[in-house]
Amino acid sequence: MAEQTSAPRKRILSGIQPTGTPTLGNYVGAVRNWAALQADHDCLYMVADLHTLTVRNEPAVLRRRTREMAALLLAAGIDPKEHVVFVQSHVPAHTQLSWVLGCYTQFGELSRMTQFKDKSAKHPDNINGGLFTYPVLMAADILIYNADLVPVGQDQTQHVELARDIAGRFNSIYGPTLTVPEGYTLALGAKIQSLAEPTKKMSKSDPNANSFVLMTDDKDTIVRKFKRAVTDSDGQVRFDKEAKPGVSNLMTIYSVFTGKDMAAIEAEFAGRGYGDFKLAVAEVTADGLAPIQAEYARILADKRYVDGVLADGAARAARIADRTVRKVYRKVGLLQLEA
Ligand code: ATP
Ligand code: LTN
Repeated sequence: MAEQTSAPRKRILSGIQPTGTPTLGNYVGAVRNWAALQADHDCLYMVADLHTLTVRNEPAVLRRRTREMAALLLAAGIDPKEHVVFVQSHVPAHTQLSWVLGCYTQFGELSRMTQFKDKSAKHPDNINGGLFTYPVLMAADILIYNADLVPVGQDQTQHVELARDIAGRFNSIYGPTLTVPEGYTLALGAKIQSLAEPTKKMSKSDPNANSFVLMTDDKDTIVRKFKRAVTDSDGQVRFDKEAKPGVSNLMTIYSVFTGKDMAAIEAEFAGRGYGDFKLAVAEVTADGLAPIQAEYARILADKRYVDGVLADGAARAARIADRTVRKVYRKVGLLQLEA
């Protein structure tokens, strides 16, 4: 048992979509941080499978990836006994709350979401209602647990802001009901860029396989991908996000795995070429990921263990979530029968 302290621990909720094998970006910007936050928070970490239905998936692939993503969270060090690891669709209360919150979210607000605009541009043949209301379901994911803190990468901060607005609006109509959450974004690594186009975010659904490093890539693959990473012709390892986005991105990755700051990295590689630098980045990355990869293979081989963790997680999450839904239903005037 953790030692009792007088102040209650803050509650954390975050999610990741099983849209593919997670990238270095997901790990550095999100999962690594989730693991670190366990020490002094009560955490709920969720595989957001419902959110992936906003794009077309192969059903068998989605099922496989959902279990893989859960295994990866466990491999990254998330402790499913102290904290809660679950799959979004296993807790039906999320979709129940989502409907209500959708009625307190404006069309204009959803139209302004950058992710909606980006994904609509990417999938012009499938701009569905789910893509539009995606942030409402995400708000439900967060507010249903009365989460205090939501650790996300930079691309998701606009959605967390919207969840705050929805909670505030609901509370101002019905009195204090939902906790207004805070976003939590790391200073270092909140946005790892694509290796092929360093002005764009590294994304697991990018069709160009050289643009990302996967959490499951072996050392040779990691070295090859970093060797091909787009840099510039200036030849100096110097941190300047605007003028040298490729090199700055590699420096960020190097800094995450070594703990060295930018000045130390600049000094370390002064007078040395990009070839040396890229190899060094690849090595620290491969070494940093190796223990997680070994755990991942071990955990994934034990499907019954993973499914057991998820069943337990869903039951514990549902206990909290159902309570919030009942409260919200009551507040908005949905008839509840007396038992
Ligand atoms: P997709 O490519 O399918 O849109 P994604 O790679 O963006 O997916 P998500 O499942 O949407 O990943 O995000 C999971 C978490 O990882 C979120 O908190 C998100 O902010 C974070 N994240 C995703 N990509 C990066 C990145 N390149 N750098 C830092 N954090 C990231
Ligand atoms: N939309 C997020 C994943 C996600 C999430 C959440 C993150 C779904 N629900 C709740 C934090 C809190 C994404 O795509 N990165």
